[in-house]
Amino acid sequence: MSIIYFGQFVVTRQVFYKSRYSYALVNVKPLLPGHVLVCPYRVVPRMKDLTTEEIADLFVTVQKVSEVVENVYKGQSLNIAIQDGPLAGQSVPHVHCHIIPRRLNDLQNVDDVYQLLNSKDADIELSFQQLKSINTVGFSSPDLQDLERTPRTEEEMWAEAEMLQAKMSKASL
Ligand code: AMW
Repeated sequence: MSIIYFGQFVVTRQVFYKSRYSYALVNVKPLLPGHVLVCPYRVVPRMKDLTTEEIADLFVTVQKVSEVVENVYKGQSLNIAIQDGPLAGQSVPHVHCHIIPRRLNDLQNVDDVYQLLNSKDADIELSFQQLKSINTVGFSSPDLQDLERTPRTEEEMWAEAEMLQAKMSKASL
């Protein structure tokens, strides 16, 4: 199995879907249940660094992964977002697309997700406190029942990746 990097991190076992130029991985600090990332294999920071083939493949992968995570996490909508460069909030300098399933009343205000997305890794405790203070109902996921429990363990991420890998291969995409 070839080693897969997300920025400087080795994430091989967190990967649950692979296409020709892209892969999907589970998130170490999901903002909401089912928050996953899709990346090109090539570790480059900006969308402009990707070839046409890589961009096309990235978005086809985003579409496929979105459908499965929305179903698995019983979402009714999705946030799909790329922070393209540090001034746009990118903290890992490797192109990645966030896919976040959304459910009714998962956050107090629908758009609070953008504030959370823009919290830097260094501010992750703050971001979870904010999440805790603004969240009202809808957190049924075991991932985030305990909002202080961050980052997730490798075992938790591997289990989620295994589950999503099975769902991806069952889905007729
Ligand atoms: W950015 O603010 O760069 O748009 O988002 C970085 C994302 O990567 C965050 O959602 C963060 O939780 C996630 N992340 C950071 N390191 C890892 C890792 N080693 N494995 C999985 N996800 C990670």
